Amino acid sequence: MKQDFSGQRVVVIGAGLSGQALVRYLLSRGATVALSDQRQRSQIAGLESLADLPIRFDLGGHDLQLFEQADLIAVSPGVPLDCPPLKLAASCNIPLLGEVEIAAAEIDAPIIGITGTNGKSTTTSLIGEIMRAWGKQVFVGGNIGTPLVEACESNYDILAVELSSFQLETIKKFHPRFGLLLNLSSDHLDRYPDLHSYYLAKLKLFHNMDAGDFAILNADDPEVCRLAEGIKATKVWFSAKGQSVQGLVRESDTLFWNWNGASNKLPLAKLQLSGEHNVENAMAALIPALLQGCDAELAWDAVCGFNGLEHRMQLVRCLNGVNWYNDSKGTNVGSVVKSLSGLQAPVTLIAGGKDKGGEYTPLRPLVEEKVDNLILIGEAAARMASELSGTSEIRLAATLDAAIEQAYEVTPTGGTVLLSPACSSFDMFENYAVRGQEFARLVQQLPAEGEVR
Ligand code: UMA
Ligand code: ADP
Repeated sequence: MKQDFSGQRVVVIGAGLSGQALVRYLLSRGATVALSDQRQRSQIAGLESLADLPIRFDLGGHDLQLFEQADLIAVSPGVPLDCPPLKLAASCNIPLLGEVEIAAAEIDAPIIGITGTNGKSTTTSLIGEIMRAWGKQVFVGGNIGTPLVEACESNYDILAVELSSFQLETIKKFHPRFGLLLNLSSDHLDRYPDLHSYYLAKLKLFHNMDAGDFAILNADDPEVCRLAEGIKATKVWFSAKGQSVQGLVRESDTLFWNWNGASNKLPLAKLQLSGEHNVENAMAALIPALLQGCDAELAWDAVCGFNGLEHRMQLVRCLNGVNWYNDSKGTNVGSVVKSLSGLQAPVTLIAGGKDKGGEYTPLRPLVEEKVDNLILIGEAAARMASELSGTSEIRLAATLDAAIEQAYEVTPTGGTVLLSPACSSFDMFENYAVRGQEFARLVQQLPAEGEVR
């Protein structure tokens, strides 16, 4: 049923994708809306689409009075809860609701919430593929790109929603039917005081779930196993390492599904996605469909037909015997480990960007083994250079363009160039996709052997 915000003064904080979608939604549900962002109008993409709407703009900073006088603050995920306007609102007991919480209160169809440090977007997309193949009207959104609040305008059979820790932090009543926790490793330490706080934000996914719901968990991830105890939902496990668990288990080249008397065997050979991590993503994606009675072969065919998202280990070009990969979405140490693991030496790794505060030292063994040249860009370059010193030849580059030029010079035939930054992109680019597109564009411009520029 539609929510009614009539008579309520709502301040939306953050004028990005979530904020703009919230403005449209809240207006349509009767609220009086103000949109507040620390950035200037000229720095915010897409604002022109709101130009004719009856809202107040508070741009280039946050007017604290506006926050004090609001009935409700609708919070975009990228806005930290300890920023001054939100601290003030909280001290005045004004409710703060996140975009996902607001949207989910109006959605009756079952929600599959997907979280974890890595693999969320791939798994969310795979679930979308399965559900479509099964003939369901499925919404695929959340952190992957389309704010959940946009789902309120249509009717769906089921929703596959990628959820970041930022989106989960503000959860109060959000109650998905299925919750997937893919893995946990270090990330976002620029937002959280420590790793445990980041993990606790992720665990909020399960906060309102009970035995009638399903928690789909990675049995091979020690942090997931450690934290699973407090989850009340019925646990269904997956193990790509062959642990004998109730759920989905990989034994060499076959997946075995064992649940409540049902059993199926699925051949791994058909999977197009490469890399061990994608086996985990594929396994996790299958489970919600299998639990709902979807034919296992039909679901598996849908998974196997999918050949990956842009900016994740995407082969951009084979040039003069060198493969150039765009893994711009490799935005933390854990994802770079997976990407590097799948490559043969010698690799030239282009990394760096906005520092998220975690340690880079876990990369040392793999960089030492596989990377001959490490080219560092962005704000994190100096710290990465120091934490990875002695592992390979380290070079600094002022721009992505300069990094690519250096990689072109130093990578021998038979080698690989990998952009996998271990950092977010916001110091130099609008987002990871723009960084990846720029990488691909510049690589396409490089001359082949014997070709003059
Ligand atoms: N802002 C303020 N005051 C502050 C802080 C920020 O006004 O104190 C403003 C910024 O100036 C900016 C706006 O808030 O204009 C941005 O809001 P936002 O960061 O929430 O951005 P959206 O465009 O709404 O995108 C968000 C997600 N972004 C983040 O969580 C950082 C998108 O995930 C998501 O696709 C989108 O909602 C739709 O659901 C991106 C992301 O980087 C891909 N996510 C992180 C990740 O995957 O690691 C969590
Ligand atoms: P997310 O949405 O969580 O950022 P993506 O599916 O976009 O995850 O993948 C981003 C990067 O994370 C990939 O390029 C890959 O390097 C790494 N990755 C993907 N799946 C996994 C996984 N299950 N475990 C660890 N790393 C992964």
